[in-house]
Amino acid sequence: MPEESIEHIDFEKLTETAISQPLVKHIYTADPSAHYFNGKIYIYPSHDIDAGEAFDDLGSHFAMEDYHVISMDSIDSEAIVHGLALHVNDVAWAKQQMWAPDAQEKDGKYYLFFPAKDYDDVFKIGVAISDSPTGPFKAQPEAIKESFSIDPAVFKDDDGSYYMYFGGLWGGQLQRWRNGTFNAEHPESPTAFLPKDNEPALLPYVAKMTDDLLEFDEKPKEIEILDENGNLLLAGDNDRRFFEAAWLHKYNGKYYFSYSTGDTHFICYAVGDSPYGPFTYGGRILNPVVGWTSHHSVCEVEGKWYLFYHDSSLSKGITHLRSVKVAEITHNKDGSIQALNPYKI
Ligand code: FUB
Repeated sequence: MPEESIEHIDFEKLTETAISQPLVKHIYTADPSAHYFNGKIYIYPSHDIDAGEAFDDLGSHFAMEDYHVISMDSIDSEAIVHGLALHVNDVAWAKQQMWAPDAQEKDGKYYLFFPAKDYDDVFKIGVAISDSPTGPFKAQPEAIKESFSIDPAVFKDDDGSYYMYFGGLWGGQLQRWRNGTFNAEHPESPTAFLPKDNEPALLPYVAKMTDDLLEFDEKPKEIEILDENGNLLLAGDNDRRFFEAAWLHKYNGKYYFSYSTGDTHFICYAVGDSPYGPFTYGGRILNPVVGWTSHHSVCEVEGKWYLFYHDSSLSKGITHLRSVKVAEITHNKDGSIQALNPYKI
């Protein structure tokens, strides 16, 4: 939701009419990646703090330093925040900005995937390992080779293959990688190197992971998101084009790629027949929440499907102090998803 609308919001009324309340109130949490591991729900969120950084369109005010995992015995039970899972000081290659993470389980080990800026101020994606879903996690000494940008989401397909989806515009730096190497010119500009409005939008990436989940098994490939006529969405189609917050879930044999449209604040989805796409735009899952960012995951728990998301209502609209929430979503018979309005006003 645009910043300028915040001052007109009655937060008491908004909280009363919200379709769900924060799962955790004693710390700020965001970007929830939810998984159902061994009969329990685990949420891997960002841990929002106010580090005093100035607001800018590069997201410098998102100055997070560490991660804590949330667990729930069932969808209605209390959300437990566990101890320190990983701190930036314990990641040799990472300097700052521990943004939206994800996690996966394989052969009894748990892998936390996270983006952070390295000492050249370039976002990379790292992996850290634990014997427990709640950590603590031990980081690999270096970032994943050929990784770049932000918002990793790792999907396990039915055949046991794991794929990482990633990418994010503006502060997420995806536009700086258009030629295959990092373009460091105009470091203060979030929009330099974006395509023109009438050109195809920048695309997110996918890469199959190696068997040990520590590296990419292939060069990351772009993911095509098409309109109803089979054409790539355009950069000026701000209500539908990819911005950040990639997620992949599978429903009735179809692959659903969902994402945030960033500056228009929608969570949208597109549907395909392969984990690599192409995906055809399907509609919205979540209308704008309070706060600039919107970021989500979709997780099945005991036969029902849930959207884990965040908003800034607990902090009364402070965009980098967010709270994780959950609401049930419905897939229609034709495979479309019913859009949620986060508030009933
Ligand atoms: O939390 C920092 C960034 O904000 C995430 O990486 C984006 O997806 C947005 O939610």
